[in-house]
Amino acid sequence: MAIDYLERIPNNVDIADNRRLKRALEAWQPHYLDWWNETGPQAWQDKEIYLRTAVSVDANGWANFGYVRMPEYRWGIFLAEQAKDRRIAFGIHKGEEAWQEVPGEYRAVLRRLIVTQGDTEPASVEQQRHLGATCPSLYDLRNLFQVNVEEGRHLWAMVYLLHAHFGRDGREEADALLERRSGDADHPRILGAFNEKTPDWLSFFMFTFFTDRDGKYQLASLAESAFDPLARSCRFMLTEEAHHMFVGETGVGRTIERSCQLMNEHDTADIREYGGIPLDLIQKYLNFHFSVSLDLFGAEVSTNAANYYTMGLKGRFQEERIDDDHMLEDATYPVIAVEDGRIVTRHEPALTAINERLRDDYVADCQKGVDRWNRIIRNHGIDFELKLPHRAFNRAIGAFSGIHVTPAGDVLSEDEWQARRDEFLPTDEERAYVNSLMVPVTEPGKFAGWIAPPRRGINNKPIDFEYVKL
Ligand code: BYC
Ligand code: FE
Ligand code: FE
Repeated sequence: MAIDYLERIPNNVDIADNRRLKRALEAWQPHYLDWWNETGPQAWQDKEIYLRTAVSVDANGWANFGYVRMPEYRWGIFLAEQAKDRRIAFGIHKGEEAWQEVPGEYRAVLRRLIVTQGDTEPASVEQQRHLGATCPSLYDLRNLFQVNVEEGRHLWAMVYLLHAHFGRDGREEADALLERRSGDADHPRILGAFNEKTPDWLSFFMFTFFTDRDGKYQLASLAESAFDPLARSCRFMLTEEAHHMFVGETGVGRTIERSCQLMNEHDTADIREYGGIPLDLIQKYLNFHFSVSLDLFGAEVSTNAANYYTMGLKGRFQEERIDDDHMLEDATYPVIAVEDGRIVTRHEPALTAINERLRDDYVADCQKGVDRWNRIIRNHGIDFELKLPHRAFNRAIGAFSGIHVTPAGDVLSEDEWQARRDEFLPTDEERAYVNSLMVPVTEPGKFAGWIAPPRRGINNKPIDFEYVKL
């Protein structure tokens, strides 16, 4: 598929042939830039950053590296190649041709799914706005900005769908996506985790590991959608998502590595004196980000999720690889729940357990990353193991929102929780300590004392490459 490089908005969706759509997007673009300048990365906007830009969806085009100033980044609209004769893989429309247009009866619900997805993208940019001021290295600064511009592109991806397929309602929703603000009391972002703060780089790395990974699973289930333009948008977004999770996994991993080095060097677990982040404090950050990200999957038992599935709007992770009838009329699925103050397993209709199933896939994926972190600790000869907390821990959405549970899964009374909360989650004092380590390091090849350098640079460049031109 040819890409029109001369267009103001790079795309592979033939915008030039649709004058109404082109005008709508060109009218939205300046508002997008206003939003970017107002809430995107603070400072650094006039600096040249070594970034990848997607100029097409094929292997050669999606990762073009070069120096660019962020406001001049070419946020494009790219859908993965259209599969020939694609059929709907699940739900009551199974076997029918995938839809190129939105069926009238599913318009409202599809719009809502697209808006919810779209809302998270700018939210994360807003949450990460201040981090540039305390970057641990130019390498990390560049990675932050790479994630930020691509989340901006993900917003474009959803706004394209709204403009191209939802008429005036879609245009209004696209405008509203630029009006809500993360953490704003009156106009918050839609989902909880996207109104939390990302105050320091350990939080940023945890966020890109845990919360961007929710993105991976939500996008993967929307990539199964019968609405083909949505499926293709999400498929292409997933190729970019891998780097965000890489930033998170290696960022936390390098923090752990540095902590282990300091522990061995000074023969103590309390490495605060030496400017490291103790492993038990890393565990508390992990507890927070994992639990907040679990909430993003919705309630364990959800008729909304069942309806999305039955209608063919949102599938399961890798739907086509699952060996069953893809209708789930009689199937059941194990779901944990609270009964008389105890946590029990129940067998729910698989259809209403769709959210929980996706959460299970997500938890297994998180565990693999945690295993790799634990390998770093073991390789330093240190006896400590990071653990994902129990899934009922610190939840605000779903069956566990009304109870308190330890990371090990023991139910606590309100008083016990109040008394013990600080054992499980970072305290203000601990957050202040982590914050105190966040001093900017901007000399190429140098790294802040709390984090180890990466194994290699970006795009085969050396670690001391000038990733950001100061
Ligand atoms: N916060 O039936 P339920 C990403 C609401 S991340 C607040 O279980 P359902 C990214 C819910 O709306 C991926 N409210 O919900 C990562 C419902 O309201 P109503 C984002 C919540 O419908 C990093 C009610 O509670 N993508 O891309 O199954 C950086 C009942 O719940 C929350 C998506 O989310 C919550 N956490 O919703 C950048 C995909 N959870 O109907 C980007 C699109 C639930 O009672 N969204 N509620 O008024 C969806 O698929 C679904 O809307 C949800 C689950 C997964 C959110
Ligand atoms: Fe995204
Ligand atoms: Fe992401």
